Amino acid sequence: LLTKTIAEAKPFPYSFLPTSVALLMVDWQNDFLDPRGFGASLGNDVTSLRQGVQNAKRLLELFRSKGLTVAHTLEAHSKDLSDVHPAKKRRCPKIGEKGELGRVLVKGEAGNAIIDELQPRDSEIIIHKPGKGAFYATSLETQLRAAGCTHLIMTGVTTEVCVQSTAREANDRGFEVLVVSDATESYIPAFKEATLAMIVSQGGIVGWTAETGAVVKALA
Ligand code: TIU
Repeated sequence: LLTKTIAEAKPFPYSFLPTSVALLMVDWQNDFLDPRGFGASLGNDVTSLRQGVQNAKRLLELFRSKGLTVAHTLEAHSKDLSDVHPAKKRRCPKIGEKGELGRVLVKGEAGNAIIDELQPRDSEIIIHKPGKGAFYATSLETQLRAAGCTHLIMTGVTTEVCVQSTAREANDRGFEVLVVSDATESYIPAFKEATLAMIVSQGGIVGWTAETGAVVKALA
């Protein structure tokens, strides 16, 4: 397979080999998108998060149709909560408590599952993570390297929390990171825009951004 280039990417064109890229789907979970989940319990209006779902689905289907690497992450704690730092629990006391969709942010509960539209396949990389960044205390880096990935195209929620933390962790590990601007969403629109602007500022200090259509065009 030949090099592909997303010509419209900011701050300049983004080139990758299809064999060395992964689509990273960050935390598309009921806990963040469902009005009965964790995000809503923090006082957020969750409706804005649905705007990116169709674009994320389009990319997921495209990567699958081409046989490219796909990885999904979930913010998910063990049933005994042994992987919740006391500092996290102090500021998010609902973690582990019984909510309308089961125990909040606990692996295996209905609220913790990925939304129906973006369900992972068994053959894809699936990472349960205790932090906001997907590289902290997980095997994500090992699994991506084993799959030969050097480039990450990211979708997910929320832009300024788990997507941004993960993008920065990936960048520091030497991955070439592109965040798909209309396949990531935040509860706070101004924070989404600020995050995307920060990533590409200073010559791409953290990475690139591009719209779904530009990614699709490059891969088609
Ligand atoms: N609260 C919020 O915006 N996000 C999170 O707590 N986790 C993720 O972003 N996945």
